[in-house]
Amino acid sequence: MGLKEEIQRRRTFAIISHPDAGKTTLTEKFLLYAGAVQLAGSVTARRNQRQSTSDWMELERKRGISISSTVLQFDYSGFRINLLDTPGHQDFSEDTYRVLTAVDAVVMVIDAAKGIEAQTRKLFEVCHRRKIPIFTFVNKMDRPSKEPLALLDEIEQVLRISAFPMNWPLGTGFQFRGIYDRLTREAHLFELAAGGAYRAPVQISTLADPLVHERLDGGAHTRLLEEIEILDTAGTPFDEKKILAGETTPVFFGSARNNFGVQLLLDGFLKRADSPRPRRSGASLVPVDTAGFSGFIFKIQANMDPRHRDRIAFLRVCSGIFRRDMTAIHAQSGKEIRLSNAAKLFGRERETVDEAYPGDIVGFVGQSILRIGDTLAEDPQIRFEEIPHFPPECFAVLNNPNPSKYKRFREGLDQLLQEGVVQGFLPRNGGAQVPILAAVGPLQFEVFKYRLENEYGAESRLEASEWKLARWLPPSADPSVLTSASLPTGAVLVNDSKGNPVILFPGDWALEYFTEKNPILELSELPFSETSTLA
Ligand SMILES: Nc1nc2c(ncn2[C@@H]2O[C@H](COP(=O)(O)OP(=O)(O)OP(=O)(O)O)[C@@H](O)[C@H]2O)c(=O)[nH]1
Ligand SMILES: [Mg+2]
Repeated sequence: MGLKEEIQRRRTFAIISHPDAGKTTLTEKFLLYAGAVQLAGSVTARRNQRQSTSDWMELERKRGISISSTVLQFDYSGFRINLLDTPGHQDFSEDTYRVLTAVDAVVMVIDAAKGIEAQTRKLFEVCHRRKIPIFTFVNKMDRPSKEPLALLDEIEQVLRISAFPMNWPLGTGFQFRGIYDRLTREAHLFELAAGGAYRAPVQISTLADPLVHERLDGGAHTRLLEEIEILDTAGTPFDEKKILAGETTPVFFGSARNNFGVQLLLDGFLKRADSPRPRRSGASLVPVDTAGFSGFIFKIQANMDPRHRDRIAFLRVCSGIFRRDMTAIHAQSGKEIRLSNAAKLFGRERETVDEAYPGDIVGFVGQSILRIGDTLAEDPQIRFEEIPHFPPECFAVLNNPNPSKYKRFREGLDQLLQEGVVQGFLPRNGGAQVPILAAVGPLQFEVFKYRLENEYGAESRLEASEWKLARWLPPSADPSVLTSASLPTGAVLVNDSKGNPVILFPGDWALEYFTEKNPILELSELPFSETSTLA
Protein backbone atom coordinates (compact mmCIF):
# COMPACT_ATOMS: atom_id res chain seq x y z
CA MET A 1 0.00 0.00 0.00
CA GLY A 2 1.36 3.43 -0.89
CA LEU A 3 1.53 6.51 1.31
CA LYS A 4 -1.75 7.92 -0.06
CA GLU A 5 -3.69 4.69 0.59
CA GLU A 6 -2.25 4.39 4.09
CA ILE A 7 -3.34 7.96 4.85
CA GLN A 8 -6.82 7.35 3.41
CA ARG A 9 -7.49 4.45 5.74
CA ARG A 10 -6.44 6.22 8.93
CA ARG A 11 -8.82 7.78 11.45
CA THR A 12 -7.43 9.57 14.51
CA PHE A 13 -9.97 10.78 17.05
CA ALA A 14 -10.62 11.51 20.71
CA ILE A 15 -13.61 10.80 22.90
CA ILE A 16 -14.48 13.82 25.03
CA SER A 17 -17.11 14.91 27.56
CA HIS A 18 -18.01 15.92 31.07
CA PRO A 19 -16.95 13.37 33.75
CA ASP A 20 -18.89 10.12 33.90
CA ALA A 21 -20.77 10.43 30.62
CA GLY A 22 -19.31 7.09 29.55
CA LYS A 23 -16.16 7.81 27.48
CA THR A 24 -14.09 4.94 28.84
CA THR A 25 -17.06 2.56 28.61
CA LEU A 26 -17.63 3.58 24.99
CA THR A 27 -13.90 3.19 24.24
CA GLU A 28 -14.00 -0.34 25.60
CA LYS A 29 -17.04 -1.15 23.47
CA PHE A 30 -15.36 0.17 20.33
CA LEU A 31 -12.52 -2.24 21.08
CA LEU A 32 -15.03 -5.06 21.53
CA TYR A 33 -16.83 -4.36 18.26
CA ALA A 34 -13.57 -3.92 16.38
CA GLY A 35 -12.39 -7.30 17.66
CA ALA A 36 -9.43 -5.72 19.47
CA VAL A 37 -10.59 -7.29 22.75
CA GLN A 38 -12.66 -10.48 23.07
CA LEU A 39 -14.43 -9.49 26.24
CA ALA A 40 -15.22 -5.91 27.18
CA GLY A 41 -13.93 -4.74 30.54
CA SER A 42 -15.70 -2.40 32.89
CA VAL A 43 -14.61 0.81 34.61
CA THR A 44 -16.21 -0.40 37.81
CA ALA A 45 -15.00 -3.99 37.55
CA ARG A 46 -15.75 -6.20 40.51
CA ARG A 47 -13.67 -9.26 41.32
CA ASN A 48 -13.57 -11.76 38.43
CA GLN A 49 -14.58 -9.05 35.99
CA ARG A 50 -12.24 -7.65 33.37
CA GLN A 51 -11.09 -4.09 33.88
CA SER A 52 -11.16 -1.56 31.09
CA THR A 53 -8.15 -1.27 28.80
CA SER A 54 -7.88 2.49 28.85
CA ASP A 55 -8.13 3.18 32.60
CA TRP A 56 -4.92 1.27 33.31
CA MET A 57 -3.40 3.46 36.01
CA GLU A 58 -3.76 2.10 39.54
CA LEU A 59 -5.34 5.29 40.80
CA GLU A 60 -7.84 5.28 37.91
CA ARG A 61 -8.94 1.76 38.76
CA LYS A 62 -9.25 2.58 42.43
CA ARG A 63 -11.38 5.62 41.81
CA GLY A 64 -13.26 4.56 38.69
CA ILE A 65 -12.39 7.81 36.91
CA SER A 66 -9.95 8.63 34.11
CA ILE A 67 -6.97 10.72 35.15
CA SER A 68 -4.81 10.56 32.07
CA SER A 69 -5.55 10.21 28.36
CA THR A 70 -4.88 6.83 26.76
CA VAL A 71 -3.87 5.93 23.21
CA LEU A 72 -5.29 2.83 21.52
CA GLN A 73 -4.33 1.77 18.02
CA PHE A 74 -6.27 -0.99 16.29
CA ASP A 75 -7.56 -2.16 12.93
CA TYR A 76 -11.18 -2.56 11.98
CA SER A 77 -12.91 -3.04 8.67
CA GLY A 78 -9.90 -1.91 6.63
CA PHE A 79 -9.31 1.18 8.79
CA ARG A 80 -6.31 1.85 11.01
CA ILE A 81 -7.75 3.63 14.03
CA ASN A 82 -5.90 5.79 16.56
CA LEU A 83 -8.34 6.37 19.39
CA LEU A 84 -7.71 8.58 22.42
CA ASP A 85 -9.82 8.23 25.55
CA THR A 86 -9.59 11.44 27.58
CA PRO A 87 -10.30 12.31 31.23
CA GLY A 88 -13.44 14.40 31.77
CA HIS A 89 -12.59 16.02 35.11
CA GLN A 90 -11.71 19.67 34.67
CA ASP A 91 -8.61 19.36 36.85
CA PHE A 92 -7.12 17.18 34.11
CA SER A 93 -8.31 19.31 31.22
CA GLU A 94 -4.79 20.35 30.23
CA ASP A 95 -4.12 16.74 29.20
CA THR A 96 -7.42 16.60 27.29
CA TYR A 97 -6.68 19.86 25.46
CA ARG A 98 -3.24 18.60 24.41
CA VAL A 99 -4.90 15.53 22.95
CA LEU A 100 -7.22 17.73 20.92
CA THR A 101 -4.18 19.10 19.04
CA ALA A 102 -3.32 15.57 17.92
CA VAL A 103 -6.67 14.37 16.54
CA ASP A 104 -8.74 15.01 13.39
CA ALA A 105 -12.20 14.50 14.89
CA VAL A 106 -13.94 13.95 18.20
CA VAL A 107 -16.80 11.88 19.52
CA MET A 108 -18.60 13.99 22.12
CA VAL A 109 -20.50 11.86 24.62
CA ILE A 110 -23.63 13.21 26.30
CA ASP A 111 -25.43 11.63 29.24
CA ALA A 112 -29.07 11.42 28.07
CA ALA A 113 -30.39 12.26 31.53
CA LYS A 114 -28.19 15.31 31.96
CA GLY A 115 -27.85 16.90 28.54
CA ILE A 116 -24.96 19.28 27.83
CA GLU A 117 -22.88 19.66 31.00
CA ALA A 118 -20.31 22.35 31.75
CA GLN A 119 -17.16 20.50 30.81
CA THR A 120 -18.66 19.15 27.58
CA ARG A 121 -19.51 22.68 26.58
CA LYS A 122 -15.97 23.95 27.22
CA LEU A 123 -14.39 21.12 25.26
CA PHE A 124 -16.90 21.59 22.48
CA GLU A 125 -15.92 25.23 22.18
CA VAL A 126 -12.25 24.38 21.73
CA CYS A 127 -13.09 21.84 19.02
CA HIS A 128 -15.45 24.26 17.31
CA ARG A 129 -12.84 27.02 17.23
CA ARG A 130 -10.34 24.60 15.73
CA LYS A 131 -12.98 23.44 13.21
CA ILE A 132 -12.61 19.84 14.33
CA PRO A 133 -15.56 17.68 13.14
CA ILE A 134 -17.71 16.69 16.11
CA PHE A 135 -19.74 13.50 16.26
CA THR A 136 -22.24 13.29 19.11
CA PHE A 137 -23.16 10.15 21.00
CA VAL A 138 -26.17 10.45 23.32
CA ASN A 139 -25.37 7.73 25.86
CA LYS A 140 -27.27 6.01 28.69
CA MET A 141 -30.54 5.83 26.77
CA ASP A 142 -31.28 2.74 28.88
CA ARG A 143 -31.92 5.01 31.87
CA PRO A 144 -34.72 7.52 32.38
CA SER A 145 -33.62 10.32 30.09
CA LYS A 146 -34.63 13.66 28.68
CA GLU A 147 -36.84 13.48 25.57
CA PRO A 148 -34.72 12.83 22.46
CA LEU A 149 -36.23 15.84 20.65
CA ALA A 150 -35.47 18.05 23.66
CA LEU A 151 -31.87 16.76 23.70
CA LEU A 152 -31.49 17.58 20.04
CA ASP A 153 -32.83 21.04 20.67
CA GLU A 154 -30.45 21.49 23.62
CA ILE A 155 -27.44 20.58 21.48
CA GLU A 156 -28.48 23.17 18.91
CA GLN A 157 -29.36 25.92 21.40
CA VAL A 158 -26.57 25.52 23.93
CA LEU A 159 -23.77 24.75 21.49
CA ARG A 160 -25.09 26.91 18.66
CA ILE A 161 -24.42 24.24 16.03
CA SER A 162 -26.84 22.37 13.81
CA ALA A 163 -27.47 18.76 14.76
CA PHE A 164 -28.42 15.99 12.37
CA PRO A 165 -29.77 12.82 14.00
CA MET A 166 -28.22 9.92 12.08
CA ASN A 167 -30.38 7.56 14.05
CA TRP A 168 -33.18 7.60 16.61
CA PRO A 169 -33.88 5.56 19.73
CA LEU A 170 -36.60 2.92 19.63
CA GLY A 171 -38.11 3.77 23.01
CA THR A 172 -36.23 5.24 25.98
CA GLY A 173 -35.34 4.21 29.53
CA PHE A 174 -36.69 0.79 30.49
CA GLN A 175 -38.38 0.70 27.10
CA PHE A 176 -35.18 1.30 25.13
CA ARG A 177 -35.14 -1.51 22.58
CA GLY A 178 -32.93 -0.41 19.77
CA ILE A 179 -32.00 2.13 17.12
CA TYR A 180 -33.61 3.30 13.91
CA ASP A 181 -31.05 4.20 11.24
CA ARG A 182 -32.49 7.20 9.39
CA LEU A 183 -30.34 6.90 6.29
CA THR A 184 -30.89 3.18 5.62
CA ARG A 185 -34.39 3.20 7.20
CA GLU A 186 -33.57 0.06 9.13
CA ALA A 187 -34.63 -0.73 12.68
CA HIS A 188 -32.00 -2.49 14.83
CA LEU A 189 -33.55 -4.36 17.75
CA PHE A 190 -31.02 -5.40 20.39
CA GLU A 191 -31.01 -7.97 23.16
CA LEU A 192 -29.12 -7.49 26.40
CA ALA A 193 -25.89 -9.49 26.66
CA ALA A 194 -24.70 -10.38 30.17
CA GLY A 195 -22.96 -7.38 31.70
CA GLY A 196 -22.42 -5.91 28.24
CA ALA A 197 -19.19 -7.92 28.00
CA TYR A 198 -20.17 -9.42 24.64
CA ARG A 199 -21.74 -7.98 21.51
CA ALA A 200 -25.46 -7.46 21.87
CA PRO A 201 -27.47 -9.81 19.62
CA VAL A 202 -29.32 -7.76 17.02
CA GLN A 203 -32.23 -8.21 14.65
CA ILE A 204 -32.50 -5.85 11.70
CA SER A 205 -35.86 -5.06 10.12
CA THR A 206 -37.99 -2.05 9.17
CA LEU A 207 -40.27 0.19 11.19
CA ALA A 208 -43.28 -1.46 9.55
CA ASP A 209 -42.24 -4.84 10.98
CA PRO A 210 -44.82 -5.96 13.60
CA LEU A 211 -41.87 -7.01 15.78
CA VAL A 212 -40.99 -3.36 16.39
CA HIS A 213 -44.53 -2.70 17.50
CA GLU A 214 -44.46 -5.77 19.70
CA ARG A 215 -41.29 -4.72 21.51
CA LEU A 216 -42.54 -1.19 22.26
CA ASP A 217 -45.74 -0.42 24.09
CA GLY A 218 -48.49 1.39 22.18
CA GLY A 219 -47.66 4.92 23.39
CA ALA A 220 -43.95 4.60 22.71
CA HIS A 221 -44.57 3.23 19.22
CA THR A 222 -46.94 6.04 18.26
CA ARG A 223 -44.51 8.65 19.64
CA LEU A 224 -41.66 7.07 17.68
CA LEU A 225 -43.54 7.33 14.38
CA GLU A 226 -44.51 10.93 15.10
CA GLU A 227 -40.96 11.93 15.99
CA ILE A 228 -39.51 10.36 12.87
CA GLU A 229 -42.05 12.18 10.77
CA ILE A 230 -41.16 15.49 12.43
CA LEU A 231 -37.45 14.88 11.74
CA ASP A 232 -38.06 13.92 8.13
CA THR A 233 -40.18 16.95 7.39
CA ALA A 234 -38.81 19.71 9.62
CA GLY A 235 -35.24 18.68 10.49
CA THR A 236 -31.92 19.88 9.07
CA PRO A 237 -31.09 18.20 5.75
CA PHE A 238 -28.08 15.89 5.70
CA ASP A 239 -24.95 17.68 4.47
CA GLU A 240 -21.65 15.83 4.60
CA LYS A 241 -19.56 18.95 3.90
CA LYS A 242 -20.96 20.70 6.94
CA ILE A 243 -19.99 17.75 9.12
CA LEU A 244 -16.38 17.89 7.95
CA ALA A 245 -16.32 21.66 8.42
CA GLY A 246 -17.47 21.18 12.02
CA GLU A 247 -20.70 23.12 11.37
CA THR A 248 -23.12 20.23 11.82
CA THR A 249 -22.80 17.45 14.34
CA PRO A 250 -24.20 14.06 13.36
CA VAL A 251 -26.02 12.64 16.39
CA PHE A 252 -26.17 8.95 17.35
CA PHE A 253 -28.12 7.46 20.25
CA GLY A 254 -27.39 4.39 22.32
CA SER A 255 -26.12 2.79 25.48
CA ALA A 256 -22.41 2.08 25.74
CA ARG A 257 -22.89 -0.16 28.75
CA ASN A 258 -25.45 -2.36 27.00
CA ASN A 259 -23.75 -2.18 23.57
CA PHE A 260 -26.87 -0.71 21.94
CA GLY A 261 -25.97 1.48 18.97
CA VAL A 262 -22.21 1.15 19.46
CA GLN A 263 -21.53 -0.47 16.11
CA LEU A 264 -23.82 1.98 14.29
CA LEU A 265 -21.80 4.81 15.83
CA LEU A 266 -18.43 3.26 15.00
CA ASP A 267 -19.39 2.45 11.41
CA GLY A 268 -21.13 5.81 10.94
CA PHE A 269 -18.15 7.65 12.31
CA LEU A 270 -15.59 5.82 10.16
CA LYS A 271 -17.67 6.37 7.05
CA ARG A 272 -18.16 10.10 7.56
CA ALA A 273 -14.99 11.26 9.33
CA ASP A 274 -11.92 12.53 7.54
CA SER A 275 -8.54 10.95 7.03
CA PRO A 276 -5.62 12.84 8.68
CA ARG A 277 -5.56 16.58 8.16
CA PRO A 278 -2.48 18.77 7.65
CA ARG A 279 -0.95 20.71 10.56
CA ARG A 280 0.34 24.27 10.58
CA SER A 281 4.02 25.21 10.61
CA GLY A 282 4.50 28.98 10.62
CA ALA A 283 2.26 30.51 7.97
CA SER A 284 1.72 27.35 5.95
CA LEU A 285 0.18 23.89 6.21
CA VAL A 286 2.50 20.90 5.88
CA PRO A 287 0.83 18.55 3.34
CA VAL A 288 0.30 15.09 4.85
CA ASP A 289 1.44 13.23 1.75
CA THR A 290 4.86 14.82 1.27
CA ALA A 291 7.82 12.45 1.39
CA GLY A 292 9.50 13.97 4.45
CA PHE A 293 8.51 12.68 7.86
CA SER A 294 7.33 15.19 10.45
CA GLY A 295 5.40 15.12 13.72
CA PHE A 296 5.03 16.73 17.13
CA ILE A 297 5.00 15.58 20.75
CA PHE A 298 1.68 16.17 22.50
CA LYS A 299 2.03 14.09 25.64
CA ILE A 300 4.60 12.55 27.94
CA GLN A 301 3.88 9.72 30.32
CA ALA A 302 6.27 8.13 32.80
CA ASN A 303 6.15 4.60 34.25
CA MET A 304 3.50 3.06 32.04
CA ASP A 305 5.25 -0.21 32.59
CA PRO A 306 5.95 -0.52 36.32
CA ARG A 307 8.80 -2.98 35.66
CA HIS A 308 10.75 -0.37 33.71
CA ARG A 309 10.92 3.10 35.07
CA ASP A 310 10.80 4.80 31.74
CA ARG A 311 9.18 7.65 29.99
CA ILE A 312 7.25 7.70 26.74
CA ALA A 313 6.91 10.74 24.53
CA PHE A 314 3.82 10.51 22.30
CA LEU A 315 4.17 11.87 18.79
CA ARG A 316 1.50 12.44 16.18
CA VAL A 317 2.84 11.79 12.70
CA CYS A 318 1.87 14.78 10.54
CA SER A 319 3.53 13.98 7.19
CA GLY A 320 5.57 11.39 5.34
CA ILE A 321 6.54 7.96 6.58
CA PHE A 322 8.15 7.31 9.92
CA ARG A 323 10.67 4.46 9.83
CA ARG A 324 12.26 3.04 12.93
CA ASP A 325 15.91 4.05 13.37
CA MET A 326 15.59 6.95 10.95
CA THR A 327 17.07 10.28 11.95
CA ALA A 328 15.16 13.55 12.22
CA ILE A 329 15.85 17.08 13.37
CA HIS A 330 14.59 18.05 16.79
CA ALA A 331 13.51 21.60 15.96
CA GLN A 332 13.76 22.96 19.50
CA SER A 333 17.43 22.00 19.96
CA GLY A 334 18.50 21.88 16.32
CA LYS A 335 19.98 18.43 17.00
CA GLU A 336 19.69 15.46 14.69
CA ILE A 337 18.44 12.46 16.62
CA ARG A 338 18.04 8.78 15.82
CA LEU A 339 14.48 7.58 16.32
CA SER A 340 14.95 4.10 17.66
CA ASN A 341 12.85 2.52 20.38
CA ALA A 342 9.54 3.44 18.80
CA ALA A 343 6.32 1.81 19.91
CA LYS A 344 2.70 1.66 18.93
CA LEU A 345 0.35 1.74 21.88
CA PHE A 346 -2.69 -0.08 23.07
CA GLY A 347 -3.51 1.29 26.51
CA ARG A 348 -0.64 0.18 28.67
CA GLU A 349 0.66 -2.34 26.15
CA ARG A 350 3.26 -1.40 23.61
CA GLU A 351 4.73 -3.09 20.59
CA THR A 352 7.73 -2.14 18.47
CA VAL A 353 6.68 -0.22 15.39
CA ASP A 354 8.71 -0.24 12.19
CA GLU A 355 6.67 2.18 10.13
CA ALA A 356 4.03 4.76 10.86
CA TYR A 357 1.96 7.10 8.68
CA PRO A 358 0.24 10.45 9.11
CA GLY A 359 -2.43 10.23 11.81
CA ASP A 360 -0.58 7.50 13.68
CA ILE A 361 0.60 7.99 17.23
CA VAL A 362 4.05 6.71 18.01
CA GLY A 363 5.56 6.44 21.47
CA PHE A 364 9.28 7.10 21.83
CA VAL A 365 10.83 5.43 24.82
CA GLY A 366 13.76 7.01 26.60
CA GLN A 367 14.30 10.08 24.42
CA SER A 368 14.90 12.43 27.30
CA ILE A 369 15.41 15.47 25.07
CA LEU A 370 11.75 15.51 23.97
CA ARG A 371 9.29 17.88 25.63
CA ILE A 372 5.58 18.52 25.08
CA GLY A 373 5.07 20.61 21.95
CA ASP A 374 8.41 19.69 20.32
CA THR A 375 8.72 19.07 16.59
CA LEU A 376 10.61 16.21 14.95
CA ALA A 377 11.02 16.49 11.17
CA GLU A 378 13.33 15.64 8.32
CA ASP A 379 12.84 19.12 6.93
CA PRO A 380 14.62 21.57 9.26
CA GLN A 381 12.20 24.36 8.26
CA ILE A 382 9.21 22.67 9.87
CA ARG A 383 8.21 23.72 13.36
CA PHE A 384 4.65 23.00 14.46
CA GLU A 385 2.71 25.41 16.65
CA GLU A 386 3.36 25.20 20.36
CA ILE A 387 0.84 23.44 22.54
CA PRO A 388 -0.94 25.83 24.87
CA HIS A 389 -0.42 25.80 28.61
CA PHE A 390 -3.20 26.61 31.01
CA PRO A 391 -2.97 29.44 33.50
CA PRO A 392 -2.55 27.66 36.85
CA GLU A 393 -5.02 28.52 39.62
CA CYS A 394 -3.88 26.37 42.55
CA PHE A 395 -0.46 26.39 44.17
CA ALA A 396 1.29 24.25 46.78
CA VAL A 397 4.78 23.81 48.18
CA LEU A 398 6.21 20.31 48.04
CA ASN A 399 8.49 19.12 50.82
CA ASN A 400 10.52 15.98 51.24
CA PRO A 401 10.01 14.76 54.82
CA ASN A 402 12.62 12.03 54.45
CA PRO A 403 16.14 13.35 53.76
CA SER A 404 17.59 9.84 53.30
CA LYS A 405 15.33 9.37 50.26
CA TYR A 406 16.20 12.66 48.64
CA LYS A 407 17.47 11.06 45.42
CA ARG A 408 14.23 9.23 44.77
CA PHE A 409 12.20 12.26 45.67
CA ARG A 410 14.15 14.38 43.23
CA GLU A 411 14.03 11.83 40.42
CA GLY A 412 10.26 11.40 40.77
CA LEU A 413 9.72 15.11 41.01
CA ASP A 414 11.72 15.84 37.86
CA GLN A 415 10.04 13.07 35.85
CA LEU A 416 6.50 13.99 36.85
CA LEU A 417 7.15 17.67 36.16
CA GLN A 418 8.43 16.81 32.69
CA GLU A 419 5.32 14.78 32.12
CA GLY A 420 3.30 17.88 32.95
CA VAL A 421 1.28 16.26 35.77
CA VAL A 422 1.56 19.73 37.34
CA GLN A 423 3.76 22.76 36.57
CA GLY A 424 6.77 23.60 38.73
CA PHE A 425 8.25 26.98 39.73
CA LEU A 426 11.45 27.72 41.64
CA PRO A 427 12.03 30.79 43.82
CA ARG A 428 14.62 33.12 42.27
CA ASN A 429 16.21 34.10 45.53
CA GLY A 430 18.44 30.99 45.60
CA GLY A 431 18.34 29.37 49.02
CA ALA A 432 16.47 26.11 49.53
CA GLN A 433 15.23 24.94 46.16
CA VAL A 434 11.83 23.73 47.28
CA PRO A 435 9.63 23.68 44.22
CA ILE A 436 6.30 25.39 44.12
CA LEU A 437 3.76 23.29 42.28
CA ALA A 438 1.03 24.85 40.22
CA ALA A 439 -2.06 23.20 38.77
CA VAL A 440 -5.33 23.92 37.06
CA GLY A 441 -7.15 21.99 39.80
CA PRO A 442 -6.32 20.44 43.19
CA LEU A 443 -6.89 16.83 42.10
CA GLN A 444 -3.67 17.14 40.09
CA PHE A 445 -1.72 17.56 43.35
CA GLU A 446 -3.26 14.42 44.76
CA VAL A 447 -2.24 12.46 41.68
CA PHE A 448 1.25 13.94 41.88
CA LYS A 449 1.70 12.92 45.51
CA TYR A 450 0.22 9.48 44.96
CA ARG A 451 2.42 8.75 41.96
CA LEU A 452 5.54 10.05 43.69
CA GLU A 453 4.96 7.57 46.45
CA ASN A 454 3.76 4.68 44.32
CA GLU A 455 6.10 4.91 41.38
CA TYR A 456 9.22 6.26 43.09
CA GLY A 457 8.78 5.20 46.71
CA ALA A 458 9.14 8.80 47.82
CA GLU A 459 6.92 10.30 50.44
CA SER A 460 6.12 13.96 50.19
CA ARG A 461 4.30 16.62 52.12
CA LEU A 462 2.16 19.13 50.32
CA GLU A 463 1.50 22.46 51.92
CA ALA A 464 -1.29 24.46 50.43
CA SER A 465 -0.09 27.95 49.68
CA GLU A 466 -1.62 31.38 49.67
CA TRP A 467 -0.93 32.21 46.01
CA LYS A 468 -3.85 32.39 43.63
CA LEU A 469 -2.46 33.82 40.38
CA ALA A 470 0.66 33.51 38.26
CA ARG A 471 1.75 36.26 35.84
CA TRP A 472 4.69 36.07 33.45
CA LEU A 473 6.94 39.11 33.05
CA PRO A 474 7.56 40.30 29.48
CA PRO A 475 10.87 39.13 27.94
CA SER A 476 12.02 42.77 27.86
CA ALA A 477 11.67 43.22 31.63
CA ASP A 478 14.68 42.95 33.92
CA PRO A 479 13.49 40.92 36.92
CA SER A 480 16.53 41.87 39.01
CA VAL A 481 15.09 45.36 39.54
CA LEU A 482 12.09 43.80 41.28
CA THR A 483 13.22 43.65 44.88
CA SER A 484 10.98 42.17 47.53
CA ALA A 485 10.17 45.75 48.51
CA SER A 486 8.59 46.44 45.14
CA LEU A 487 6.36 43.36 45.29
CA PRO A 488 3.06 43.48 47.19
CA THR A 489 2.89 41.56 50.49
CA GLY A 490 2.70 37.82 49.90
CA ALA A 491 3.83 38.00 46.26
CA VAL A 492 6.95 36.16 45.17
CA LEU A 493 9.22 36.15 42.14
CA VAL A 494 9.90 32.69 40.69
CA ASN A 495 11.21 31.01 37.54
CA ASP A 496 9.18 28.63 35.39
CA SER A 497 10.71 25.41 34.07
CA LYS A 498 12.30 27.25 31.16
CA GLY A 499 13.79 29.94 33.40
CA ASN A 500 11.22 32.63 32.51
CA PRO A 501 10.47 35.03 35.37
CA VAL A 502 6.99 34.82 36.88
CA ILE A 503 5.31 36.57 39.80
CA LEU A 504 2.92 34.63 42.02
CA PHE A 505 0.25 36.81 43.62
CA PRO A 506 -1.93 36.00 46.64
CA GLY A 507 -5.03 37.51 45.00
CA ASP A 508 -6.56 40.02 42.60
CA TRP A 509 -5.96 42.95 44.95
CA ALA A 510 -2.19 42.26 44.99
CA LEU A 511 -2.09 41.99 41.23
CA GLU A 512 -4.03 45.24 40.84
CA TYR A 513 -1.76 46.99 43.32
CA PHE A 514 1.31 45.80 41.42
CA THR A 515 0.01 46.83 37.99
CA GLU A 516 -0.91 50.27 39.30
CA LYS A 517 2.63 50.73 40.61
CA ASN A 518 4.23 49.32 37.44
CA PRO A 519 1.98 50.49 34.61
CA ILE A 520 4.53 49.86 31.87
CA LEU A 521 5.08 46.18 32.74
CA GLU A 522 2.72 44.12 30.62
CA LEU A 523 2.09 40.92 32.52
CA SER A 524 0.73 37.76 30.92
CA GLU A 525 -1.35 34.81 32.19
CA LEU A 526 0.85 32.49 30.12
CA PRO A 527 4.48 32.39 28.98
CA PHE A 528 4.91 35.02 26.26
CA SER A 529 5.95 32.55 23.56
CA GLU A 530 2.66 30.71 23.99
CA THR A 531 0.02 33.35 24.41
CA SER A 532 -0.83 33.52 20.74
CA THR A 533 -1.65 29.84 20.45
CA LEU A 534 -4.01 29.37 23.38
CA ALA A 535 -6.58 26.83 22.21
N1 LIG B 1 -26.86 3.05 32.69
C1 LIG B 1 -25.77 3.24 31.98
N2 LIG B 1 -24.61 3.50 32.59
C2 LIG B 1 -23.52 3.69 31.82
C3 LIG B 1 -23.58 3.64 30.40
N3 LIG B 1 -22.34 3.89 29.93
C4 LIG B 1 -21.54 4.10 31.00
N4 LIG B 1 -22.23 3.97 32.15
C5 LIG B 1 -21.72 4.07 33.53
O1 LIG B 1 -21.34 5.41 33.80
C6 LIG B 1 -20.24 5.44 34.71
C7 LIG B 1 -19.10 6.28 34.14
O2 LIG B 1 -18.59 5.65 33.00
P1 LIG B 1 -17.11 5.94 32.44
O3 LIG B 1 -17.04 5.20 31.13
O4 LIG B 1 -16.08 5.72 33.45
O5 LIG B 1 -17.23 7.50 32.18
P2 LIG B 1 -16.09 8.48 31.66
O6 LIG B 1 -16.78 9.46 30.79
O7 LIG B 1 -14.97 7.71 31.05
O8 LIG B 1 -15.61 9.18 33.03
P3 LIG B 1 -14.25 10.04 33.26
O9 LIG B 1 -13.21 9.47 32.36
O10 LIG B 1 -13.90 9.87 34.70
O11 LIG B 1 -14.59 11.46 32.90
C8 LIG B 1 -19.84 3.97 34.92
O12 LIG B 1 -20.39 3.54 36.13
C9 LIG B 1 -20.46 3.27 33.75
O13 LIG B 1 -20.75 1.91 34.02
C10 LIG B 1 -24.83 3.34 29.79
O14 LIG B 1 -24.98 3.25 28.57
N5 LIG B 1 -25.88 3.17 30.63
MG1 LIG C 1 -12.95 7.71 31.50
